[in-house]
Amino acid sequence: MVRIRLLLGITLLVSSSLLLSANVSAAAPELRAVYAGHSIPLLQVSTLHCHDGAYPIIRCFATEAEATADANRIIGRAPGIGLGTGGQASIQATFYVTFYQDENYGGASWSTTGAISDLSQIGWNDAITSFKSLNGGHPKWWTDSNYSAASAQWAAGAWVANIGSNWNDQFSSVKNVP
Ligand SMILES: [Ca+2]
Repeated sequence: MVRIRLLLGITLLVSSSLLLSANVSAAAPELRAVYAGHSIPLLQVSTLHCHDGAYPIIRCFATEAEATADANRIIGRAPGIGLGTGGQASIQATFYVTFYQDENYGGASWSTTGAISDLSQIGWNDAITSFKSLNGGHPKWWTDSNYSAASAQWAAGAWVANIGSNWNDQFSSVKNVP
């Protein structure tokens, strides 16, 4: 009984400090990137294949296939697989987009579950050239951080192999806007 109370106390403590930090500042929790079992500088993630399914830990890999497999393991649903029945019911996060450095889904990639108010934080500012909307997601893109300046949105679920010269290497923030 003592142990249960102790655990409960710790849980409440952790919960209230999480709530507190959420209230104190709108800033995101401190992001940390991991590649091959080691921490890497955050800006290096834009040279790898990463996902934020373990947010605020960014998990990075040498290939997109490895990133997808890891995301599947962590979140119970892989990017690009769609809404299946295999997902863990307790996990709410769903990937809504994978974006790429180059056209035709080439180069470094990033799969995300959340809104990204400033792509420069992860080295992805003015770099995106193609993307795949996942799980019925509907990413909306802005040319400045904090969802400002010009915006672009394609159809829900769209895969766009080249976003075109008007938008190429210009996006600075992205959010799922169904
Ligand atoms: Ca690019």
